[in-house]
Amino acid sequence: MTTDTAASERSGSDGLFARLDTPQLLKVVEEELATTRFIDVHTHLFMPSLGKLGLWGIDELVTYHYLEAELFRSSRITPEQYWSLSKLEKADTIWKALFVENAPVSEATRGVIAVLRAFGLPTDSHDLTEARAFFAAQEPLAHIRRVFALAGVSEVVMTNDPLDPDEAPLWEYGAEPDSQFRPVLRLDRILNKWADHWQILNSQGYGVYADGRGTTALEVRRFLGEWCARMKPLYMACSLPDSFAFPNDDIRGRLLAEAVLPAARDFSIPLSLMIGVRYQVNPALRLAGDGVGKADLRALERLCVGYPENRFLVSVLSRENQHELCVYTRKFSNLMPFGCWWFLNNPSIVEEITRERLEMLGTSFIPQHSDARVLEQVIYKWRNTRRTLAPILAHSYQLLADDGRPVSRADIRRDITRLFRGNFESFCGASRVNATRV
Ligand code: FIX
Ligand code: ZN
Repeated sequence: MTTDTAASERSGSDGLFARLDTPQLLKVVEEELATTRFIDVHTHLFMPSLGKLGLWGIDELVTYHYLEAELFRSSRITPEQYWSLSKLEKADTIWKALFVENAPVSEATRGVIAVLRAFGLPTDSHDLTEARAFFAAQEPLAHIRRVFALAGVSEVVMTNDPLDPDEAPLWEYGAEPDSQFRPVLRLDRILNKWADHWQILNSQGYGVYADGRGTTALEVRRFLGEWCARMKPLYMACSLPDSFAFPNDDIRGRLLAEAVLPAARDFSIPLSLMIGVRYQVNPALRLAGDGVGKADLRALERLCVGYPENRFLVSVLSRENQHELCVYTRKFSNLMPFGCWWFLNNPSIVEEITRERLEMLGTSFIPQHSDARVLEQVIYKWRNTRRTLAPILAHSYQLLADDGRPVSRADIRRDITRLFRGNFESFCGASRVNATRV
């Protein structure tokens, strides 16, 4: 192929709409994935004005709870001994055990290597001295913009907890918004830990009770309304155990039906449910101590049937629940599946889930989110997603061509934009997504 045809192929208007031959498909899919800036619909990153809540840099990367879980398999240190170390000592311990004494072949350890290389740092050092010096020299705001550019994301969606003692006051004092960080109202403390948190609402003047009687639901709805007005979240969210059942007369079931779902309708925002966690199966590992369980997704069926005015952005943690979620998604247009969450975010499983979704849902789903807890993680998590999805998408287009309809670059660009931007924007209300861009 001469350079001219390549150029006209890439930029000429007729190139954009030209039917592609099989050998071109993978390259064009890779190029369109690389040049489309994604919306990262779920992360644990924080905008600059939320200060120290936002984690970044080598010591945070290396002490990510995914790596902490792997440390205890490759080292004699006990969790008690590990938790007594300083952040730097923890990072040194993990670096030695997982990156020096063993090959970093796991998805999470490879991720750290990919980040080091992205910044041109050595990936086989015996210690973290040079990496620490590099990150210490970064100007935080410029670093954030650079990281998002390297990751190919235009914005990330945060996880904001109105009952977090460190975070809530920052919002109440009017945290400065940032166009690359979008807020979400996270409700785990209200729906999963009501017994430990109802008094906080009570102390803020809300007429709520431990057993949920009387004005509790109405007052929780008022609380959510005030936070929606303050934070302008794109959606509300909650993770749920594998035992989640709905409808249910427990406090979670009642608050969901009488406060959360109505509040979501009041502000016309989706409710995100992340279902299937077995919380703290090993508490000694702290954040790394959660597990997974197969959930009974009939709870989701009843939510979609019972609340057609509500929209549900759903991710399920168990591999065994993926097919059911695809089938339910075919039944309910108020249901949008997103991401290969947490223990599923491994290329072999992402492949399986994404193929199944393309076959059953076409391009009407959100393939992935990063769940990044440390800023630079978006670099490798989105690089892995692009690397894993390119052959899967190219194969789908190959099958389509074999069946009689070759595609163009324009088709591929439209589909990729829908998968990684359009579906989320329209499900959250595109006007809301764009309007709240400052
Ligand atoms: O509930 C969630 O949002 C989960 O993603 C987290 O709790 C989990 O710890 C995590 O970091 C998964 O990647
Ligand atoms: Zn998360």
